[in-house]
Amino acid sequence: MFRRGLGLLDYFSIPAIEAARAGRLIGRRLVYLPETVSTNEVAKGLARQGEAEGTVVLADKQTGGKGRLGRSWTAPAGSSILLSIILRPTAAQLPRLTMVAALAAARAVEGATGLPAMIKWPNDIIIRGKKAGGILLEAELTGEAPSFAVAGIGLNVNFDTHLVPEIPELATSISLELGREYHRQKLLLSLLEEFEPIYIALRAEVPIQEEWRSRLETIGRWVTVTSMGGRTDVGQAEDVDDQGRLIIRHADGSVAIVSEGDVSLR
Ligand code: BT5
Repeated sequence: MFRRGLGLLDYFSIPAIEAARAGRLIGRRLVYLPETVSTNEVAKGLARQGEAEGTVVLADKQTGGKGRLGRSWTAPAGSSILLSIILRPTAAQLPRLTMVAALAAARAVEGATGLPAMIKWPNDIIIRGKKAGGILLEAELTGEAPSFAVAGIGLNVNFDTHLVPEIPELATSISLELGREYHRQKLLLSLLEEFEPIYIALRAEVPIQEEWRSRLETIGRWVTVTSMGGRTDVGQAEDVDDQGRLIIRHADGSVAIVSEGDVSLR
């Protein structure tokens, strides 16, 4: 096991983050909680009360960290980046928010640490074939239109994922891959810095899917996709469309277009 290098020095400096984000959209207000149930839950509560777009809820520890479909997200205290960003997209932009968050997280990991970061469709951040982070996008609608959305991002930074029983074998962290610990604050600032222009591009209807597509390790692979309704598709992940949906070609040549689900690579 690697030595704990940064240890107690690896705290978040909230004034420094606020200073770095002054005058920007993403992170112009930061709500830092040493411990909370789930940053997504806190962010949704704030958004319902009218909190402005761009506010970031950041925690050092979650007691009920969430994945998709009622699954949980596990992270030892002080080991990870655990945050949620409040967004106010249009209905047309909403399907592409997971794309925005995954691309920002992949760019940040790669830019800050130099590690190669890929995306496993639709929401996993992958380093050298292993899951190092995940995105949980939640939204509340008024009729057809989103009242708000919350982009939750978890990134494994300084801990050995193999020592946590709830975390699957095929997971990793930045410290495991780097062989040393990494400053969470640097990665956090890089994440907010990367998120902003991608989100602004989305809002301006500038296409963002090309770079996202190029980071998808799923394209070209033979996959089994289990959708939330329980439907299973087996075939080759041929492409994605501009809504971020996965296009699967079955062995008989027929095509399925899937907007959500779990992919296992074959
Ligand atoms: C995700 O769900 O990958 C979304 C994770 C989002 C977490 C962030 S943290 C900040 C914000 N607040 C929250 O409450 N959530 C968000 P999904 O694709 O459903 O994957 C969940 C599965 O990943 C679990 O069932 C475990 O098998 C596995 N898992 C749990 N913790 C993990 C970890 N730290 N690293 C890798 N895999 C993990």
